[in-house]
Amino acid sequence: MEQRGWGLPRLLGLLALLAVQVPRSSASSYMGLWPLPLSVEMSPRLLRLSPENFHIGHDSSSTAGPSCTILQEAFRRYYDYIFGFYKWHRGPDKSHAAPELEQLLVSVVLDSQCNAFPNVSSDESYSLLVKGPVAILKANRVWGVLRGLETFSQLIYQDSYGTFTINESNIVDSPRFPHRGILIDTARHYLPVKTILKTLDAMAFNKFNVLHWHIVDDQSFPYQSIAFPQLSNKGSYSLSHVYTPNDVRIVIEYARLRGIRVIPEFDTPGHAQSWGKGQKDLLTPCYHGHTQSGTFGPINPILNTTYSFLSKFFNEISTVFPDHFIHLGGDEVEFQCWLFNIISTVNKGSIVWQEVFDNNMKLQPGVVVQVWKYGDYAKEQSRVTAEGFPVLLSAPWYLDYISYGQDWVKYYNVEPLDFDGTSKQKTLVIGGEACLWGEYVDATNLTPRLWPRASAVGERLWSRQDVRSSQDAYKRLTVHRCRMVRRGVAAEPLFTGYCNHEDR
Ligand code: CP6
Repeated sequence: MEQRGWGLPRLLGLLALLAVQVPRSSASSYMGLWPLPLSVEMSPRLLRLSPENFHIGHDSSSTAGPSCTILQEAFRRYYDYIFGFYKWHRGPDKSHAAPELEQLLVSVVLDSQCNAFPNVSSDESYSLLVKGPVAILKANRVWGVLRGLETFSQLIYQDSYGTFTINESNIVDSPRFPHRGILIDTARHYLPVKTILKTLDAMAFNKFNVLHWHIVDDQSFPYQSIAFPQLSNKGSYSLSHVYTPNDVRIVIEYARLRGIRVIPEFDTPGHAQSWGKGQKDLLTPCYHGHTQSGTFGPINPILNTTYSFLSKFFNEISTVFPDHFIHLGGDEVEFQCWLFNIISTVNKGSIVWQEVFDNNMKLQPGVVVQVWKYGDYAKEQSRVTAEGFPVLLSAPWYLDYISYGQDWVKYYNVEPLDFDGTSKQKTLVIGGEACLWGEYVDATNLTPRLWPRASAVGERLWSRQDVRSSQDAYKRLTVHRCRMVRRGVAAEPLFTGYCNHEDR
């Protein structure tokens, strides 16, 4: 990240931080920063903000301006998160003693990418200098601005008089891993579009940047295909349990405005029972002796029609979903007769579940292997990266699996690079995903099951490797969870206690 103007002061600040042992962790515990930024310098000097005066806008040096929808909408959103959910009561005059913070000015340094979609190499770094009367948020791209606005909003709290307050601070931040995902499953249970949008909101609060949309599976096919409408006409739970092309566009744009990629998974050749209802002869018929039993196996590899169907279908998917990656599934199936080269015709990258690698399928270089089997996942990471393939880690992060107590600590303690391998192998770990499989999850319980347990994964994938104290994490996450609740996300409690905003 280019930060020429600030390099020296920041360096001096960092030295001061190391030298005097400013209680960074206790200051940040207090603030509830989540995930913890790369570097936080916090001064005891306080500034107050007033909802009537405070303004978020573009710095004159910025390459982006009012025509940038991503930023305009983000400014409005974050103003509301900061002030909108609190009671505005003016404190006594005493609280007016603190100098005021009047503005947050946002400066995008390089070409803003305002109209682009985020991708795996999008620059999410930013720096934030909070000093009266004007705070500066600087980033190379709009993606960094989005992350910086979230951090800025997390710095503001109401003091005991109700005054909006922020400490003078200097924050420099960028993610540890570029792929930080949440898997949702809309096939075992249909999830209404508004539930998906709410999940995207919560993802942004936790700096997640990938929605892995496991959209269809054995049980139902809710994706409404343009070329093959019978797939959802016959394969969805009902004609109202469907994602229309417009629904899909809404999800993708809502995600883009939050710097979140949408990667669809169309799991083949197994997990495809629902496909067979609307596409004749696609599945392999099972036999009892010489007669068909009426049940079906995976997608039938011996018919030419299978390949022409899949190629046309994935061609559609590659235009409907703008992300460079499509998830092809490939889990839990017999492999011997399958070749995974369908995707090479549509000019996209692909992600596959680990079995595709385990079964020695010929993979194109760059195919991402998602490790999901819990037993010895570190060994699997070693094997996959030794062959030069990028890896996504999910095995320790199955959030649909619940148990009594604080299981978030277990997710938090995972170290994604804790496997045998060279440093070159380690660079192949592009991130991970918290998975919420849908067998026992629908719109009624999705949110409290995901949050704040997924937040633990969010910090593991964003923050420095040495941010590991679960005691410090507990304090910050408690505050962060109350903030999510205040913002309308029904995140479950970590343990006993209360939230400040809960007035009776
Ligand atoms: N659905 C699909 C699932 C799972 C997978 N694929 C799954 C199986 C076992 C566990 C977790 C998830 N429910 N389509 C495997 C990736 Cl423990």
